[in-house]
Amino acid sequence: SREPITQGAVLLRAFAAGEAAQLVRAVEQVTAQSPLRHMHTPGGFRMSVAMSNCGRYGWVTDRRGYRYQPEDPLSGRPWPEMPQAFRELAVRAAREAGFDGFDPDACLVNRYEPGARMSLHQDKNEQDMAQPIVSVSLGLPATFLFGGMERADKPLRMRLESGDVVVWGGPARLLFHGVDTLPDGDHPLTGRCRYNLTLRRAR
Ligand code: MD5
Ligand code: FE
Repeated sequence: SREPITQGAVLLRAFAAGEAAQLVRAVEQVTAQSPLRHMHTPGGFRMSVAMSNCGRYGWVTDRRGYRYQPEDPLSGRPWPEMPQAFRELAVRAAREAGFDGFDPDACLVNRYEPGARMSLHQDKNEQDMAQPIVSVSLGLPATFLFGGMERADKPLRMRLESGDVVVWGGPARLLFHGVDTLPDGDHPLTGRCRYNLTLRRAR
């Protein structure tokens, strides 16, 4: 199904449900090469979400700031190649939401274990805000929070389940958003975790 969430954002429920197991295997291949790690914010806080990347660029944060870079800082080597299955899913989902010709060059892999959360933020490190972000949820369900253009705007809550895909574009591209503390659970594909893939055009 195709549900508008707010202007510019489209929820494609279960869009990736049929290929979720294959996607989780591809995540495991990516993270075998560039391991999931808890990065630190520029302010020095350790993130509860563990992250890795694939594609030409990867999103990183450390004392020096937030940025995209072509090398994994753990190895100094390029990030793993973006699996075809990620790219093709993102291009199809973007097209379904009205964004023809989406060409992602970065995929951030987030792993939430029970207790992990992501506080309200905007995604502002990409060069072209006219390009959407495609988000794919795998494994345990989470409560996604999406707010307004100001951090203080009270966020709406939305449950995202394994296989759900959201395309964030247009006026929704710069909304404040986050993920509520992940409750414990056990999912047949991932065990005790949720993965979220975000496919992006970084540069
Ligand atoms: C997640 N990840 O579930 C979310 C899904 C991140 C992040 O927020 O930055 O890794 S991405 C949801 C998103 C992306 C871009 C814009 C908006 C939401 N939005 O305007 O609400 O791990
Ligand atoms: Fe975000």
